[in-house]
Amino acid sequence: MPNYKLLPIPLLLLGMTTLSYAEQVSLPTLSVEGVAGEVAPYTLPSLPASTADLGDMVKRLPGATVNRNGIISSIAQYRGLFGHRVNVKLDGTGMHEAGPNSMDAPLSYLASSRTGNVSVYRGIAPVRTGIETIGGTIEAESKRIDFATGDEFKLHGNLVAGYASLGHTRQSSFTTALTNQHHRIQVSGSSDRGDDLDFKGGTIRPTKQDRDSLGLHYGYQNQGHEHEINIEHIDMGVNGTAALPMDIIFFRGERYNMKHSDILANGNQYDITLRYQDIDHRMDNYSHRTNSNPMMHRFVTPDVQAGGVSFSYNMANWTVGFDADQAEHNATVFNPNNAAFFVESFNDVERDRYSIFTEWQGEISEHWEMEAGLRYSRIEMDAGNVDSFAGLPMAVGVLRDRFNSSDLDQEDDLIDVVATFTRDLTDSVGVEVGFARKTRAPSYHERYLWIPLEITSGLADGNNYVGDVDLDHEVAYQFELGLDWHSTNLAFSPRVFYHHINDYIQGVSGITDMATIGVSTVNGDSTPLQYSNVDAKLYGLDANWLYAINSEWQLDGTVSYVRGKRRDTSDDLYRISPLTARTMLSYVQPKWRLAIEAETIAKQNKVSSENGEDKTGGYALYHLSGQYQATEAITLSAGVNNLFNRGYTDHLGGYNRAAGNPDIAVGDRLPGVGRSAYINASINF
Ligand SMILES: [Cu+2]
Repeated sequence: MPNYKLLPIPLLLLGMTTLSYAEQVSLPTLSVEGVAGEVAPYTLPSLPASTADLGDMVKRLPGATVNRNGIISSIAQYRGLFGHRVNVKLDGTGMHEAGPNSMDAPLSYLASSRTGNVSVYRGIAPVRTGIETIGGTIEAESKRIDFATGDEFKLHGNLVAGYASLGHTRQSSFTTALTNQHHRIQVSGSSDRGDDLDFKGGTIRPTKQDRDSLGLHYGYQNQGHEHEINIEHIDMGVNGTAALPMDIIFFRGERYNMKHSDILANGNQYDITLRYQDIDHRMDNYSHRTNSNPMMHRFVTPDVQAGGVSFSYNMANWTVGFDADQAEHNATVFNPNNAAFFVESFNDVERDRYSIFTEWQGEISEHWEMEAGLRYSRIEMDAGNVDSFAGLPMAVGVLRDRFNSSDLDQEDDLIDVVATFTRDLTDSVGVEVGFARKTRAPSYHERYLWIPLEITSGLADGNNYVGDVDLDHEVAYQFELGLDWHSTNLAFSPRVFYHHINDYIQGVSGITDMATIGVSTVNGDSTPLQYSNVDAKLYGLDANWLYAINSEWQLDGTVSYVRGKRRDTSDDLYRISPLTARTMLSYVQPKWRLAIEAETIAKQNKVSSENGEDKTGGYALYHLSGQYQATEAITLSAGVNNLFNRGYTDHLGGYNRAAGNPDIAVGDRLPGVGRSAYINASINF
């Protein structure tokens, strides 16, 4: 059979342009021989980045997009499910957000310039990829310099510097390491800065960006043993989040992990990972946006401490393992002009997960292969008693006392089951069928938000929400059917899917409690929503494809479509990505390439009336990009995004919440960004 894999075209092109510089091109999981199916996870190497936001890379994966609440606050969406439903891993480990509005969604922790690749487990994520994977698993890996050969230490590295005209965005990174065959000592870092971004009719404020990261990594390997210690420091400064009621003042802290893996004499292998993170955050509603009422100035100081352990053991067709993590969250609201004011929105909230799993992978008949998995998880949640400033309206005290006397200690038992079957129909066509039951326990916001506030894990619909301690967990029944068709110059991998979700958690109107309504009205929304269990379904299709017209001209693209509906009412689900297609035409030469890409987005008129969501129109954007391999070590890239400076509205971009902008009224949809010319240099040594 032809050993032709569905390479995402940028990789194919990089592969072609840099064949003689093979060490510069990371080809991690893409070459599997003798399989017609697509490699899992589907991996895209990083492109020379025109923006600092990793979300822009995730958007290139079939079926994936991002809900953008700020300049680096991108929340992954996969097939219409987003937020805590999607399991996002960085360098192999999951993480916990410090911000109760997901300002620091996982994708915000890795700069584009330091990113090695992004990947998605297309369709149903295997149970081994995480505890709550109802909406799939997306991964990103930072650049990494591998062990060398021989005993002598060698110094290698990669430097990136880039500039984009939109917001005078500057990005830079370094990844450098001393390595020999046993040791690798790596230091890496990144810096992103940018001013407010323009759109066709003015400026979006605030859209400043400011983020630094520093990583220290040590690895040791010897005959199958491997140890690794990684420390990542993150320092986000002021970053605008115009779609949210406050802006980021900072996120600061560290993530640590230790990995150990061993191949035993009998060929079995085990991996163990320990991780810990400690992140502090501050946000406010007056430093970087207009707020003319000093008594309504507020700042919030959330934090998270979380730790976890994962273990897996592989033998022949079987994998068994366990995962456990514990996270503790706090968030208190203050008024800078009244030292006595405080509201503990979350106090000592704990969310602990204990989970075991097993997977089996292998041939079940002459033609069929199966991957089956079973995972049991126990989610234990609890919250400390909350307190608030005595001078607040009496109704606040009523809500507080009611919350403190309710049964805050809650448990959920989750069972996930996955079975995926694949077979080759011909040498070039493979088929995949998958079935799953996937689950998610309520988030701590959905369960413990006792005072009506806009603390929503970044839903950004403008509504105040209240939680419900007694929420049930979500259960999804998922079906997937896919084809992988590869010939020598054509690849096409379409997938159709259906999710039937019971107890889907979403905000529901109709609260009658007078204390809740009274407090919410003072907080700016007389019709708050309550997190509730409803029923939902999502279905759709996504595909990626690649066509080599000849050795110089190539076409590639993705198409993603999803429809999300309530089953208990006739409403549609909120913030569902419109039909999206990307089509890129490239001209490739050994040392350079040029490409033009069309990003076409349909209108979205299937919107949630429960969330008060506005429809958006369709549009097409054109992007021009080029790369030039100047020397063996230096790659130069340049391009223009939104070539025709088209004005448009990203359906997933939210509504303006920042007052004082003459160009965009509060409550209007945030416009999409304008034209940006960029240049980028990458040096390997
Ligand atoms: Cu925040």
